[in-house]
Amino acid sequence: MEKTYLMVKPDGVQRGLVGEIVARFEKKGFQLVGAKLMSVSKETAEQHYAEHKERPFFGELVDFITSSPVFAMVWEGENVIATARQMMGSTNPKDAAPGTIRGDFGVTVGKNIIHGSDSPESAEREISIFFKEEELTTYNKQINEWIY
Ligand code: DAT
Ligand code: MG
Repeated sequence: MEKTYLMVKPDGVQRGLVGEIVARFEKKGFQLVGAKLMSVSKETAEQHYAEHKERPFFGELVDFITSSPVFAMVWEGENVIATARQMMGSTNPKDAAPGTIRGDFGVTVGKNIIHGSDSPESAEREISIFFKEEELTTYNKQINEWIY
C-alpha cells in the first residue's frame, strides 16, 4: 500500500492543531503507521529541504522548521500521496481552498502548518530521513473492509 510522509510544522504544533490534522486523515480512511513529536536538527532540515537550497527563503525555512518541535507521521492508503496534498491545499495559504488544512488554518506561506510528500520518490526519501524501519508498523484495521 502507498505511504506518504506528513509533518505538522512548528506553527501547527504550537497552535494546537495536531489532533485536528490527525483527525482529518483518520476520518478520510487513511491509516497511521508511524508518528512522533520531535525536534528537527539543522542537518536533517537541510537534507529534507535540499531541493530548495538555492531558493532565497532556504535559510528562513530551515530556521523555522528547527525552531520548535514538529509532529512527524507516516500515513498509508490508496493514492495517499496525491490525496493528502489535496487535503493540505496550495503551498501558499492565501491560494488554498477553504476546506483544506492550509485554507482553513493558514494565512502566510512562511507558516503553512503542514508538510506532505509530493511524489512516490519524495515519500520514500522523506520517510527514510525521519523514521527508522522499526518505528513503522504494519497492522490490519477491520474498518478497511468498509473503505476498500
Ligand atoms: P510544499 O510545502 O507545498 O511542498 P514547496 O516544496 O514548494 O511547497 O516549498 C517548501 C516550503 O517552503 C513551503 O511549504 C513553504 C516554503 N516556501 C515555499 N515558497 C516560499 C516562498 N516564496 N517564500 C517563503 N517560503 C516559501
Ligand atoms: Mg514540497
